[in-house]
Order: sequence, then C-alpha cells, then structure tokens
Amino acid sequence: MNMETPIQLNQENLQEVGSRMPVPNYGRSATTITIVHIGVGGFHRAHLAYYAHLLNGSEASSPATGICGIGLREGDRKLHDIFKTQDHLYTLMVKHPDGKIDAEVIGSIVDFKMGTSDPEGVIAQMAHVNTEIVSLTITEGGYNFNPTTGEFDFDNPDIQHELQHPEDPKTVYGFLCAALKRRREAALPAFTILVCDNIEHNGDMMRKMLGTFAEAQDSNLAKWIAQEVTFPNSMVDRITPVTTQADIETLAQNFGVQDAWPVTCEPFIQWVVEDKFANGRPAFENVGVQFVPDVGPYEKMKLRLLNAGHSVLGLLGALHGHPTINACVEDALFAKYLRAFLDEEATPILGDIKGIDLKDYKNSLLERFANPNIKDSVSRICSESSAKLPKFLIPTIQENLVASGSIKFATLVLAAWCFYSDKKVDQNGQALEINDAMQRDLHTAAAATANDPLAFVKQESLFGALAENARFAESYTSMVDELYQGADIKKLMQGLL
Ligand code: CS2
Repeated sequence: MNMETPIQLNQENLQEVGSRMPVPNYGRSATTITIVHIGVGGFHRAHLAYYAHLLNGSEASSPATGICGIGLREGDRKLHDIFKTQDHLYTLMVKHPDGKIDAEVIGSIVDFKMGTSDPEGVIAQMAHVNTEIVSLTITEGGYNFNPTTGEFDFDNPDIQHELQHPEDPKTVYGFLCAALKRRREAALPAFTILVCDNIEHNGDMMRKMLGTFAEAQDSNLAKWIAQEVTFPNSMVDRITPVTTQADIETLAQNFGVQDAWPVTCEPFIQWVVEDKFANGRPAFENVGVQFVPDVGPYEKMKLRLLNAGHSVLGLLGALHGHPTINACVEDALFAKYLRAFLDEEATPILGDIKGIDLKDYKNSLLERFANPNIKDSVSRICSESSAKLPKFLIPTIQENLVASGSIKFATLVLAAWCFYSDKKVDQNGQALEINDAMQRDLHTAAAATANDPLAFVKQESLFGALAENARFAESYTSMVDELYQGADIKKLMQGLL
C-alpha cells in the first residue's frame, strides 16, 4: 500500500483512518474512567491499555473502560502534548517474525494529566467516585527502595517534602496518599493499586512501601490503607522496543497514518494477576488475562528467565557490538550461551511451576528474542541495569552460591557490566549509549577495578555481600582480569561453554 497524504490520527479523522487500519469500534466519549494509570510508556500502551481496548471492543453493550494516564515527571510532557493533538489515540504496530506488521488504533486511553502542573487534577481523578484501580508502570527503579535491604528510602528530598507538605505531592507515594485520604474523608471505597513492573511480589512490595510512607505521614490514614486497599501481585509480559523514527515513517508510508508516537511490540502478550480487587475490576478474563490465587511462581519464572536472559544478551552483546537482541541470538555462540545460562543456572533454582513446561517456555523465549522484525536495541535492555540486575540476575547467583550451583555464566555478565560502566565503549571502540540513574556511581566503582578487581561488586546497595563470597570473588576476579587485559568477550563466553 502506498498512500499519497497520510491522515493525521485524531478523533475527527477516525472514520477515514478506519479505511486504512482497524480503529476503536466503541464510543470513546461514553467510556467511564475506572483506571488511572501512572507512567504511560510504550509498555503500558502495548499491554494494559491494549487489554482494555480489546475488552471494550468485545463488550459493545456495557460501558467501556476508560483510562486516564498520569505523568509525574516533566519528561512525560512530550507524550501529554502529543496525546492532546491526537485525542489520546495512538497506533499499536505488532511486528511479526515474518516481517508482517499489524497496525491498529487503540482508544482506551481517554485523558492524560500531568502531576507537575496539575496536581489537583491528578488527585481529583484518583479520588473520583468511578475510579476502581490505580495502576503503575514507573519502571523497576521507580519505587524508592534500597535494592538490597528492600527498605523505603526516606533520604529522597521529594519524600521529605511530601512528609512536611502532604498537600503538595511529588512522588507516586504522595499522590496515592493524598487521593486515598480524600476518598476516606468522602466515605468512598478505596481503590486497588496494581503494580505492572518487573519486580518479584510487586504488589506486596508496594503494600510495604506505601504503608511505610503513609505511617510516617499520617498513621490513621496508614491504618485505613492497610485495611481497605488491595495490592494484587501481577506478572506482565510483552516485549516493547523503543519507537524509532523509522516506525513513524513506516506507519505514514505503508499505512497512510500520521502518528507522532506509535508503539511497536511483539505478538506475544501475557498478564497473570491475583484476583484481589478492592473496588471491582473490568472483566479482563474475557480477553485472555489469567487470574490466579498466587502469581509468585509466574513472576519468578519470567524475571529469572526472560528478563535475566535479556540482560545476559544485552550486556554481553553491548560489549561485542551487537546492536539488537535479535542480532545477539542470530549469533550461534550467544544463543548457546543464553541457553546454557537458562538451563544450568536459572532453571535449577526455579523448581516446578504448576502447569508450565519450562522447556517449552524457554524455547518460546528464544523464538521471541529471535524475531528479526522487533529490533529491540541492546541499549534499551542495558538501560537502568542498576535497577534491573538486583531483581533479575543477582538473586540467581546468590541462590546458586547457597545451593552449590553453577554461577559462571551470570558472573561473566557482571564482569561485562563493570567493563561497560568503566570504558563506555564496546570492544571495537564504539561509544555505548548508557542510561542509568546510577551511572556516575557505577562508573566510579568500575574505574577502581585496576586497583581492586572487586571494586565494582563491592557496591553493597546493588550486590549485597556478594564480593565476600570466596567462590564468587575468585570467579569474578579472573573474568574481570581477562577482560581488562583485552580478552575478547566471545572468547571468554566460548571458554565457559
Ligand atoms: C526487558 C523488559 O527492560 C528489560 O530489560 O527485559 O522490558 C522486557 O522486554 C519486558 O519485561 C517483556 O515483558
């Protein structure tokens, strides 16, 4: 298909856009906002918002579920402004392995508010009588706790400000408490807080963090929250690469639609959630969401296999100079290495997961990673490694140390991460794109490797007491020594297989 003039995506043009790709078949103006979502990145738009859209399309008669997006950081303003011109419509481009792209306009997000400039609007939306759920994708590093102790970080100046000035919230905790306080005062039921980030026991973690914050701010409110709010644990899954200019152009050229910020993703989608909703929920089970009594085993499986597998490929791939995850698994050595890590280090400590064949799961992971059309950049995978590795990879090493299991495949990834943080170039001398909230600390610690080979892994907030374990220290030291002496990463990988 080659279109002459792409049509601008917005509500007014929706019918015309509908001649080029599927568009919402439900009345968007009649939706009821029952979900308020904090952190509207690509993942939310490919996942929860997509499920809500599917449900709306299948339930023509009942009121459609509307989502109000919330941005709590100035960086969210770009999407806020684009959404304004597009009536909160966006295109989801599902990329299949054979090169086919299914593009569809998603209509479930119907409003977007910025906490930085309209805090009252955000609180009022959460406190609205219709709000059933406040969901979150604020990234693994966004929950304000110490990764090794798991304790709430009261040193954050924004948190200190909110404790003194509950009426002027800045963080997710300040906003949630302000809104819950208002609901309690208005004798409205609480809402469910639904965390959709890759953290084991993500709901339990949130219950603890919000409880700690609320206790420090208003202990009566903390009691009410403990009794009334529910925090289902959930496992979320859909690979959602960063949108590129090329995606925007493909959409305009091949589909004839102008969308300033489409979202691309893989065909696979999964959401496993505990059915603990304080104030009702959409009938998500009708569109494939799995409700289970205990999501723990699913979360652990996904974090320790998929997310850890991504980090293994990402950090080793970055050093070698592979640009994407599919380029990594097209390299037979990387594919073999990944499989060895999954089979020999990640799987033994997972145990049995009821109803899941781990072999099938791993095979499907390799297929998903290999999707040549996805082009998921290793820079996305390596971004915020300081928030990811303590949840995805380091526990696997710690548990294998206790169980006398293999640690070598994961340990090389930590050595690669040190080299990556220190040198900031790949092994061909090409600059790496590094995004990490702890970038400076990581660099400083890594740069001390020449004097102390364990300097990087002595960062306790990330690695706990790992450096004190003799077996780990020996293995890591020899790997980091070889890397710093210029050994090729692929040779080191080969040597471990
Ligand atoms: C990735 C995840 O950020 C990462 O490192 O592993 O974003 C991953 O793509 C998603 O969790 C897939 O569901």
